[in-house]
Amino acid sequence: MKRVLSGIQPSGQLTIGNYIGAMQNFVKLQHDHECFFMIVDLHAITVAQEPAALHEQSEQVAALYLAAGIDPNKAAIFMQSHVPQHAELGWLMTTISYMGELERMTQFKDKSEGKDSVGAGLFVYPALMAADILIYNADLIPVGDDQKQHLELTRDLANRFNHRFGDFFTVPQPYIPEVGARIMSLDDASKKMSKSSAVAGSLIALLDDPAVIRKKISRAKTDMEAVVKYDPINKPEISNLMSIYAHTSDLSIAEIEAKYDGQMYGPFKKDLAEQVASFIEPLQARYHEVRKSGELHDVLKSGAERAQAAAQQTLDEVKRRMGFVMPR
Ligand code: AQP
Repeated sequence: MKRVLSGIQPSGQLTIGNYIGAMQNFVKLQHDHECFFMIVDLHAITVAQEPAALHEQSEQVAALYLAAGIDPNKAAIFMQSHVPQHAELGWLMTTISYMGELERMTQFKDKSEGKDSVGAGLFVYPALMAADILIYNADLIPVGDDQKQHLELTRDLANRFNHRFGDFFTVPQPYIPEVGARIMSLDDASKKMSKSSAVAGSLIALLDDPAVIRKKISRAKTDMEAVVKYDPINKPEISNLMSIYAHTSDLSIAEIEAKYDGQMYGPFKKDLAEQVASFIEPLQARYHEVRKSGELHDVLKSGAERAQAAAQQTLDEVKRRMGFVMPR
């Protein structure tokens, strides 16, 4: 079976974008792949996090993985910080990275733009991400298209290591799902919906109250044309809402267009709000069950044990090849 590795940062309330772009694929992939799904808490702290919020958000992400249908008997679910081999290999990867290639990362440029001081963690974080992937010798990495550049760096670091220390790492492939992989902000369709956004109305959080979801959708920005037509270039706002509709129902984009042919945005938004609310309600019910059951920490413990076993093997071999004296 091919190995899959991915994760979500506990850097805010998970959005429907995280669900559609990431978790939905995690659930599909677990059936015929050996999967490792992390809560990437070490990545989250590259931007300052309030400790109580980081703690709660980390548990939320883990519980949402389970609520979304990731089966801990199939996939290893764990906190990145519970597998210290990530940080250790991250350091080793940092030492074979070049300043120039890290400076070229657009996510670093975006996140540091206009800031007086920028954390060094934000700068070297792509080397940690490379370690996350390489430590499992993962074949497939399901990511959004915004992560493509980091994956390219991972491939470069894997090739560089293999060249210097002998062929060892699998050079990973990105797995970018096709349609609707990117859900945009409700207030600005030129930006992706992000869990760390300061504008509450820009995102639908998976744990938002259904009444709040209805309100956010009714207020979502649209154009003046009032024609429900999928045209991401000229009508990005309504196209984004249609994409959310298609991903939370069994209707295709063409069927949605046909259903609302000749209608204004009002009825479409009203139905979309109901659709999203009824899609999210069972997810939230399962989430609350998981939190109440107390099973979360057992799942995380056994996930970390599985991950550590695989990660330590890689780390030992990497250190041996680099010339470290191994404990006897
Ligand atoms: N809007 C989105 N549409 C589709 N997929 C998305 N993802 C994130 N936003 C969308 C995917 O979710 C996974 C989690 O990514 P992450 O937590 O590592 O960070 P991110 O991509 O930076 O996600 P956010 O929500 O925008 O977080 P913040 O605000 O903290 O930076 C990834 O697979 C991502 O592609």
